[in-house]
Amino acid sequence: TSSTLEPYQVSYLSMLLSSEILKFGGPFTLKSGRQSPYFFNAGLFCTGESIAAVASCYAERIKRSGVEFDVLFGPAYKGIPLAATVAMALQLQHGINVGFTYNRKEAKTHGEGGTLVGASMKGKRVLVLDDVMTAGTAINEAVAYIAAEKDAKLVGVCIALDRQERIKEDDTEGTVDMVSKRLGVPVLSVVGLDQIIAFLEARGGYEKEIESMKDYRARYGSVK
Ligand code: OMP
Repeated sequence: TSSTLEPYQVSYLSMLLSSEILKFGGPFTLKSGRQSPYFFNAGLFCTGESIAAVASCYAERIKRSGVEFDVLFGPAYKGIPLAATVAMALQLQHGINVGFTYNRKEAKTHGEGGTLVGASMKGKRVLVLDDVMTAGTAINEAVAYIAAEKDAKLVGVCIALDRQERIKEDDTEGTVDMVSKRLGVPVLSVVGLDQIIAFLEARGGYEKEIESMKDYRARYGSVK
């Protein structure tokens, strides 16, 4: 991930700050147990304005990647509004009509039954949407749903933030690269940690936050 910023990424980062989706201070305990000086909370995409902005950034990133696919898959729960709104943004902003689907956390035994809701993934090319990638564990669960569907083909993953971390201290590449190799598909991110830092540096007034993020990056980051 480069630290240069496109205009759509600048407005995305401004919105993340003003809506406190991106928070500093902490320390925040991550799933991996790491103590982070920043945290990205996708549960706060909870206004029309913020979800519209986020969805349009995912759509822009996906469009730019050139990845071709038929269906978006958003793993429950945070992926559900993402799948719906990114599909809508692709349609409204880029004239790209794709299906979207998501899973239930508990299988339904009546009515239509099953754990998947929405467009069928059978025989389709699927792009997975997720929020943040740190150590790459959350994505495995999502990928398992696609593997279980007949002839469904995973063609990519798009996340809102690449924290640009290494899974283990002695890894020579970051999580996103390792996951991308393991799955054999591109892992796209709207922004990465380097871009958050570049954005804060350009803004000014965030010296303390930048310093702690750089310390964190020196310890866990994929860029040595
Ligand atoms: P991995 O499964 O380790 O890649 O961590 C990604 C998940 O951790 C996300 O799907 C979130 O549930 C959570 N998370 C955040 O939401 N925001 C962060 O800034 C960091 C994490 C995290 O725990 O690493």
